[in-house]
Amino acid sequence: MLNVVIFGGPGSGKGTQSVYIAEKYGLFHLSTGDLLRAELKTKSALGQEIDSYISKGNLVPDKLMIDMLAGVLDRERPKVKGFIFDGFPRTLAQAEALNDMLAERDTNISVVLDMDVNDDELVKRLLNRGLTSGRSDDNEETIKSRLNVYHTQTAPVAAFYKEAGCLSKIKGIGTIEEIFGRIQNAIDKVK
Ligand code: B4P
Repeated sequence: MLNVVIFGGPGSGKGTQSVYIAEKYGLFHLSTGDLLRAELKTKSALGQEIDSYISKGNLVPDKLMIDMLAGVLDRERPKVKGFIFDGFPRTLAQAEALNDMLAERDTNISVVLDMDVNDDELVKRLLNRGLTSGRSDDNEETIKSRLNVYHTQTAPVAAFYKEAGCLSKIKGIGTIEEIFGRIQNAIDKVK
C-alpha cells in the first residue's frame, strides 16, 4: 500500500493538495477535518461536542479521533491502493496510534509531506476562505488559536517522523500546480 501523510499548519494546503494526490495515485482521501465537519452537520450530541472544540480552534480528544479513523480505515482498505491521511496525526499520541494501526494491518507510512508555509500566509489564506466557507473556525480569533495549537501540539510530530526517516519537506508557497509538482517528486521517490 502507498500511505501518505500530509502535514502542516492550518491552511497550508493539506485539503487542497490531497484531492490531487488521491486522484493521481488511487488513494482514499481520509480528512479528519471533513469527518468531523460531517458529524457536526448531523447535529448529534457527538456533533455538538465536536463543535465545542473546533469553534475554539482546539483539537478534539485523541481517543475520539483515533476511533473514528480506525473505522474508516477498515471500511475502505479493501477498495484502494492506499490512503492520504489529511490532518491526521496532529499530536504525538495520534502519530503513535497511526503507526500501531498500520502495523496491525501489515502496512506502514510511505512518506510524510511537511507543508512549509509561513504564518502570515496561513492567516491570509484562512481569512480569505472565511469570506465564503461559513466555517466557525475561519475567523481571526480562532485562526490565532489554531496557529498556537499547531506550533505547540502538532509541529513536534514532524520531529517524530524525521527521526523515523520518512519526512519530506515541501515548499508550500506557489501555485497549486507548482506545489503538486513538488509533491509528486517526493511521492515518486518512495513508490
Ligand atoms: P482541517 O479540516 O484539517 O483544516 P485546515 O487545517 O483548516 O486546512 P488545510 O490545510 O486542509 O487547508 P486548505 O487546503 O483547505 O482542520 C479543521 C479543524 O478540525 C482543526 O482545527 C481541529 O479542531 C479539527 N481536527 C482535524 N483533524 C484533527 C485531528 N487529527 N485531531 C484533533 N482535531 C482535529 O487550504 C486553506 C485555504 O488556502 C483554502 O481557501 C485554499 O483555497 C487556499 N490555498 C490552498 N493552497 C493554496 C496556494 N498554493 N496558494 C494560495 N492559496 C491556497
